[in-house]
Amino acid sequence: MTLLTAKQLNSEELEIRHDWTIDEIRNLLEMPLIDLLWHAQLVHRRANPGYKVQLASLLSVKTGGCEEDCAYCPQSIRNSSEVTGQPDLDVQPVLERAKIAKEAGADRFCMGWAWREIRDGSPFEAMIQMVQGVRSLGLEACVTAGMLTDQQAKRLAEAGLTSYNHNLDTSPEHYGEIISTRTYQERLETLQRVRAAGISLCCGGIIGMGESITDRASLLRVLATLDPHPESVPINALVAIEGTPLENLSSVDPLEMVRMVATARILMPRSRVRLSAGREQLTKEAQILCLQAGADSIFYGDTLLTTTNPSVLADRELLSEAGVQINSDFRNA
Ligand code: SAM
Ligand code: DTB
Ligand code: SF4
Repeated sequence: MTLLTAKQLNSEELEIRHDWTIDEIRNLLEMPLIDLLWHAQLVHRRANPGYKVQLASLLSVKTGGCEEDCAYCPQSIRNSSEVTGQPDLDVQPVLERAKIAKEAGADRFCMGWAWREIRDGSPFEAMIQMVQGVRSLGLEACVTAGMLTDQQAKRLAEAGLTSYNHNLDTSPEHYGEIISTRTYQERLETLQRVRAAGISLCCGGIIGMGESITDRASLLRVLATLDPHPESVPINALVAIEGTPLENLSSVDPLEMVRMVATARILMPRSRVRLSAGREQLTKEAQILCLQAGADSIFYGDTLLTTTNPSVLADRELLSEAGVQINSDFRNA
């Protein structure tokens, strides 16, 4: 398969396509790894000269007690994990955490609410103040809080929200095995609302939930046929959490993550591809392969939402050993 024309190989030009087919994507996912990496590198080096990696810190503002039935999630009341409903964090402590994240070198501060959809009233007013506060620290702000209305999206945009995270999680075909309380179509409508309000889209999925390679290709097809592509695409490996229906699934082969990242990079050259949950299951070498394959963002900080993430120190070492540039260093340079 020709991915780059001779003209593109010799120029700065990168073709951005929105008409990828499942067969084309499957061919990429199953290509000899060494060739896939080469193609991904060609695209990535052109799209991201200087090889900058964005550091995004994550904080759970509203933890647990969620009424949705997402099979992977410890925060669902339908799952018997140890995570229970916690009181929402207040605005000031959240902004303190954002400040600490900035001092540690983060570029983006992401805040999560274990909600089916954003609720109006004081929790939403607090969310707006958090977004304004994070922006005034000079950080990008991202929120993930489930579905939203046009009006809520507009208010978040006015508050300066950089990006809204809402994942498709898996393929339309596999989706029914994972979630029954909200449809794929509802997810797509949420994405449209975010876009219509002028907020950047952060949208990706999870591998390792019993899906086939065709499912992975199908998820990537939905993402890569969005026009424009999501500005960031988180690729998560399932963190199999005790008490969830997926607790007994074995970890994905690290090279499957490499393949997923590389393929996402080729399909969506200018999107940030974020190596997200599941990094603790990856060795340093596997993470460096993911960076080489085109991952240009990681979650940075000792915790994700309810689970742990590699330490800040370990990540600083990793990035320095890989020899990539951190966005914040670049900004301060
Ligand atoms: N409640 C909101 C929602 O579902 O849109 C926002 C928070 S939700 C926890 C954000 C995303 O985290 C999910 O869509 C899923 O992709 C990811 N996630 C949650 N639990 C995970 C797990 N155990 N392993 C990997 N990814 C996970
Ligand atoms: C995303 O795609 N992954 C992050 C973020 N977006 C919100 C969440 C990962 C959660 C992993 C399980 C946990 O810590 O609860
Ligand atoms: Fe709730 Fe989000 Fe977890 Fe689903 S992923 S159960 S919507 S917190």
